[in-house]
Parts: sequence; structure tokens; C-alpha cells
Amino acid sequence: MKTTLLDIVNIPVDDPVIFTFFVGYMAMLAAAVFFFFERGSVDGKWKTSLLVSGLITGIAAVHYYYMRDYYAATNETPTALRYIDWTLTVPLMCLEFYLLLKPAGAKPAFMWKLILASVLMLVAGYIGEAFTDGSMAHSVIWGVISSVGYVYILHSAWAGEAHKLAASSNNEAVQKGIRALAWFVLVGWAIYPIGYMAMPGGWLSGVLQPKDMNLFYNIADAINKIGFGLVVYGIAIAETNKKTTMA
Ligand SMILES: *C/C=C(C)/C=C/C=C(C)/C=C/C1=C(C)CCCC1(C)C
Repeated sequence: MKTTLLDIVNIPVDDPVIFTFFVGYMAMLAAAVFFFFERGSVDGKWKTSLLVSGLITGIAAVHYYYMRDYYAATNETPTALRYIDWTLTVPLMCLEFYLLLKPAGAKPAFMWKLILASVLMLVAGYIGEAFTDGSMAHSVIWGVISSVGYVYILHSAWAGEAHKLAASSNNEAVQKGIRALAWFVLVGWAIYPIGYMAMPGGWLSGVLQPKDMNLFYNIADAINKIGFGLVVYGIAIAETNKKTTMA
């Protein structure tokens, strides 16, 4: 049967997944506009951080536009679109780490290690989802390999290189920023593996339906992409005001 426009705009009230796709799209778009405009009201070095926050939410908005309609029309999980989005936005989040830590002496090599870990995490996750044979072995093996990349980033933020760089700086704004990021990686990013386990053969496949994966991914994306941007924005505004009152 051919998909008509009506199929796409017809939103079943009993499907929370479709609601999170629509709300997610609008929220990402609004956040991108907000970060781009507010870039003008923060001090010098924070402008790049806000630009990157705007890019992360802007890139996500475009992908949500397509994922939303794909899901509405087919009721299928938009795996390829999801991972294309993450391949662009997660390295940009690693760049946010680096930008925050640059005043504390972070070198580009620090950023590349985080990006490498995120690529491992995403490639393994994609193989786990896109090439599934429905078995638990496939889901678990690739989920575990993916988690190695995740744990590296988590460790860096809480005890490793990112944490040490922040601790050794006497910059309160940097320390606050890294602490906030570390919490996002610990709590916000941990929502994704839960969604992953809803896949056929996944550890939670008995409790969750495959389409529920989208619910977890959509909620986690909103928390991590918009929430982290807002935290950075809050610190940037506070630092900008501090400087103005001192001058
Ligand atoms: C904006 C998008 C973000 C912050 C995406 C983050 C994605 C993850 C932290 C995904 C992690 C996964 C695992 C740790 C294991 C299972 C497979 C993944 C890819 C869902």
C-alpha cells in the first residue's frame, strides 16, 4: 500500500513513541535557534561552545524531521538515520569537552582519544542493531564492545584525563562544566543502552517492545543534547556577568 500524507500526519494517541519524535524535533529546533541567538550575549571564548551546542541541536533537528516521518509512515525504527545523527553529534560533544578544558591545558590529542572512543561505541552499536540476526549473542557481543568506548569516556570524565585536567586548573567555571558533563555521561548517556536492550534478542526484549527503543533514544537525546547545551550556556552567562561586574 502506498503511504499517503494522511498516514504521516495521522498520529495515533496510543503510541508514545510518535509523540516523542514530534516533541523531540520541535525541541531540538527551538534549542538550536536559542543557542545561535544567545551566542551574541556571551563572552569571547564561550561563543564557540554555544556555536557547537547550536550545531549539535541543529543537526539533530534535521535528523528528527526525517526520523519522525519515517517512523510515522512505517512504524519501523530509523536505525540508519539515528546513527548518522550520532556519528555527527557525539564527536561534537567530545569537542565540547575539549573546548571547556582548553584553558586548563587540554591538547588536541585529548579530544581525538575521546572521538576515537565514541566512534568505537557507535560503530559497534550500529553493527549490533543493523546486522542483528535476532539472537541474544549478537546483541550482547556488540553491546559489550560498544560499552568499552562508553566506559572510556565515562572514566575520562570522572577520574581520567578530563577529570585530572579540570582538577589541576584553578578555574571554577571549567571544574563546574566538567562536573556537569560527567553527570550527563553517567546518567544521560546510560539511557541509551537501556533502549538498545529493547531490540530483538536484547536483554530487555521480554519486557520492552522493539519500537520502545525509540522512546529511550528520543528522551535521552533531548536530555543530553539540549540539557548539556543549557548547562554550558548557564556557566557562560555567569562567567560573562562576572567579568562585566569586575570591569
Ligand atoms: C546525541 C547523542 C548521544 C549523546 C548519543 C549517545 C549514545 C550512546 C552513549 C550509546 C551507547 C551504546 C552503548 C553504551 C551500548 C549499546 C549500544 C549503544 C550505541 C546504544
